[in-house]
Amino acid sequence: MKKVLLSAAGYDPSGGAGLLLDVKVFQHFGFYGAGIVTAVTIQNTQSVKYTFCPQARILKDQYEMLAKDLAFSGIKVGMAGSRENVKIIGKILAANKNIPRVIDPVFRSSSGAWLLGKNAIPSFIREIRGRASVLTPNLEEAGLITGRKVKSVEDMKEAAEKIYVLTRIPCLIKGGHLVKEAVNLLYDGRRAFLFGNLKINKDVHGTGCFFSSSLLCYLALGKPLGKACELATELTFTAIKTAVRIGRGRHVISFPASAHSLSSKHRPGISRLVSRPLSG
Ligand code: PXL
Repeated sequence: MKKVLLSAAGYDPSGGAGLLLDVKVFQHFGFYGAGIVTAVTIQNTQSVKYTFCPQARILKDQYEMLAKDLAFSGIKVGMAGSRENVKIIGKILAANKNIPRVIDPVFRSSSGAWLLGKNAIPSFIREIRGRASVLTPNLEEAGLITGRKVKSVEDMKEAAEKIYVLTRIPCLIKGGHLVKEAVNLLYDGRRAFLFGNLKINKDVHGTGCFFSSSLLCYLALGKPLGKACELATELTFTAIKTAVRIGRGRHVISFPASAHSLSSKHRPGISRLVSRPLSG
């Protein structure tokens, strides 16, 4: 039977992030993509107007209806939306111990709108503890979890170790917003690894969602965590390079964003991506 991946995330009507993007990524990898909605955002490619979060029962019922019918090969969690939803998400993750689970801790949109209230972050950490294969915060989210600003690769290493202690989940910090370089750092509980090094100056919506959903796909294909992080970093790099404008606002990721489908003019730099252990 075709393998099914599940996303629990917010709905972005532009399709540039959240549930719609996740499902597009799952399909791109040959999986069947299913989704349960945590919240509805009212936005276009220019800005987020507001968000609406249904009662947690709506999330629970969507999950239970699907779970009694489908077998999932992996789960991705994006925007949780509310403290009540966070509890349901904790239960969903706990009920699916034997499959890859990626949590993208979405707290705020790039335009500054809060997608999970700041005061819900401690319960978010409690509910997910030990319940996923990998957590993928960006620099700001890593700072919100640890209570310390994350601005450099050294800060990322320290933060990833701290997040691992807090959550008991391997942590990949997305460094796309570092000033000079765009490196992702993985701490797997023992060692830290760096992936990527080129920064593309292009304003693209949904890169965090894209990275974490492609990471889930690589894990669901059986890749070990380090390799999956390296491949997802490469694919995200390609996706940013080929992102398009569909409206008046930010670029969005368009498919196919596969490295194989690109002409050589879109590919400079991919071979220069590095994945190396961090010393110290
Ligand atoms: O990129 C973060 C994000 C995730 N999920 C949804 C969003 C956004 C940013 O706007 O709207 C639904």
